[in-house]
Amino acid sequence: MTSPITTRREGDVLVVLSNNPPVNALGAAVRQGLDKAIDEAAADDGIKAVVIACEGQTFFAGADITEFGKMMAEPSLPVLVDKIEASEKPVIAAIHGTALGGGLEVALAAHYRIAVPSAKFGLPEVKLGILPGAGGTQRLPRVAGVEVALEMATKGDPIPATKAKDAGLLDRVTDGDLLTDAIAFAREVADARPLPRTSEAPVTLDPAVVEAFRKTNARRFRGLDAPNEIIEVIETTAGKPYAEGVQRERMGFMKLVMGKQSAALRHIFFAERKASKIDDLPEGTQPREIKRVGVIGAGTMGGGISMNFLSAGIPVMIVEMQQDALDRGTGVMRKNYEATAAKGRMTAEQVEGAMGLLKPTLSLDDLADCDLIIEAVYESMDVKKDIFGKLDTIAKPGAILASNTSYLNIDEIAAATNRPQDVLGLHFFSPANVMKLLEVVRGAKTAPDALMTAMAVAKKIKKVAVVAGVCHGFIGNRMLMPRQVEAMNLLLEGATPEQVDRVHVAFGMPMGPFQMADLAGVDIGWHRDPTRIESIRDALAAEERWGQKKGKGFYDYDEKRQPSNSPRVAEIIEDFRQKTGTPQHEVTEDEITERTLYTMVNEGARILEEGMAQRASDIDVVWIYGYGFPPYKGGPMFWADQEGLPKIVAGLEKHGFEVAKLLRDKAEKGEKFN
Ligand code: TC6
Repeated sequence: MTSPITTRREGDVLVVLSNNPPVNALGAAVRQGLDKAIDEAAADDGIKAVVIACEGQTFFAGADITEFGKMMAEPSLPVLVDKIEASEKPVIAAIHGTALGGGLEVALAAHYRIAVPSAKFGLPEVKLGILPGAGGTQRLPRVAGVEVALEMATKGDPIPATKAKDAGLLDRVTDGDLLTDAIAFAREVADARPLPRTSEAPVTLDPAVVEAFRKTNARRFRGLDAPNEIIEVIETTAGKPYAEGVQRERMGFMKLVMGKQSAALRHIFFAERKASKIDDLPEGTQPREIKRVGVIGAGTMGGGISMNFLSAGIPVMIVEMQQDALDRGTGVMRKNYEATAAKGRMTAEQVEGAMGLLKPTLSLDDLADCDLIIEAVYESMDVKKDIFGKLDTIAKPGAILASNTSYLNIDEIAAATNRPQDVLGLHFFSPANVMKLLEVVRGAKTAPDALMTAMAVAKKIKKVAVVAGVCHGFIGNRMLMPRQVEAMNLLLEGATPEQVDRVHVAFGMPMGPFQMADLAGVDIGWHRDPTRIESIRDALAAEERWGQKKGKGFYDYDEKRQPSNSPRVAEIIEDFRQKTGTPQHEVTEDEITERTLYTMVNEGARILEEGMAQRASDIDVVWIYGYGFPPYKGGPMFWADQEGLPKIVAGLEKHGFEVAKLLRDKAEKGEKFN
């Protein structure tokens, strides 16, 4: 097998090039090649310096994640980076693309670093539930200081070259040809001695800085093993010799990589990438070109959806029925952009650039030129059919017609047109300009290239897209339904809203079912007849307990929107318990978990059984990116695997639920979903 690492001489400089697509991950063959290259340089008297660079789209983007959890072939990355630093001849890392994780650790072990302005630098290991295990927790504080190291290693977000240079990570930034300039740099430093060895630099630690960092980020790191371990490693090893520090780092790495959280986060990393792949598309299917987008409805959803395209530089024609609604909608979009700019995440020019791509109109006819039209009006099948019927006569041939419905039948909507092959669902999540999930709903007649286009567009607007089949609520909302039903039943049988919510928050969800109802609006989907009271929810809605927006819902809220338990809600619940004659019992935390979380898994199994999701990991992606399921639990199906499917089946049976066949079969055969 040929090595991904090649070497060539440029006079007295040894150029070491990695070619390991797609991201130059530091797998075994790359490590072995680099190891040999360092030996080659050492053994050759004609070589005075070494340049390490990568071909393709990026510098090393990290260790090869697929190797985690397996026996690591020699040399390991920690050994390799130390060998690079120990080289008697200067090593220069020449960086383009992203130097991430192990890639940044290789760069930090080099004696000098040069990069192009577009390069990015980061330690994203924390997002995989691990810590930088090849000297990163030791070298980064030595190069950039404890504060920068804490920020980069615990949050995992990459920084641009300018910032990296300011922080001391880079010696040089070049606008010229990277390799040429790196070789020239190597010649300049060929005779410089002593060589700057990062591991030998001192670290100073101000305990107050660490304490403040812990405090500021306490909420963000709640329940997460990796960031807390990273802080501890950096804190306890600062001031100690490098050799001692890396030993502590190794211990932390081993603990985390063997842990459940890391397994879950690595699962999600690959699940997210797998989700974009559609298993049964005919070979050679090509996406259609999307140059112009139409959005029908300038409300919260329509506006949010439009912003995604504007931000990606795609012009949007937005349609409303009334001028004031149109003005209000576009006004909100501008305000949202301006708020982003005020936070320093956009420039004023970028705001104007995005808004300049927006064309408001009152006429559907103006959509004739659009390649993709997304309907985002309220949930009424009749209204949607009417709109799609009209679009059929207006839209150009080949335009994709999408509905943002969260529940309705896409096939029925498609049947209102003479081009069902061009119709599909694009279910955005609110706020649509922020939430990363996009459910792409594939109708019975949706053409393969239309589906592929939707996936390609999703990537362009930076969404994580998952394909769903046509069923009530698709993947996410369909699984939410049994949870809601059981949460309400639990109230009737003796639980309080606070008790149910507490179990969900302790599980790691951002909020429980009743907190979520209060945030979304208790009146959503309500029949609007205050005299018709058939459920606890009806009773709340009739008293205008519509949630946070009214200062009262399942909870009472103060001016700062802080919730407290509501005596009035307790009365309403008690009233319903008596009216329905529901037998009371003490509801335990286990029962809440079994009835509200196991039932979701059960519904997920049905979704798989019916082919409404392509794979279990797609369901996990939906819940993580659309509903705030804790990523460190890997999504509901992965979590169920970890709990053990026989336990889930037993829990469901205990409460008399019908167990999905797929779930039962897998449990009996000792199989898993993922
Ligand atoms: C680490 O370094 C620890 C060190 C200590 C050791 C002791 N390994 O994201 P894309 C695959 S931890 C294996 O679509 P982009 C990915 O699965 C690591 N495979 O591309 C996909 O495969 P597919 C720290 C990897 O251009 C393909 O590459 N590093 C790895 O949108 C393309 O990926 C990270 O966490 C990997 N490390 O974004 C960085 N990375 O085509 C993780 C990617 O078969 N990577 N693949 O589906 C990224 O953030 C992004 O991939 C990117 C490129 C920004 C590098």
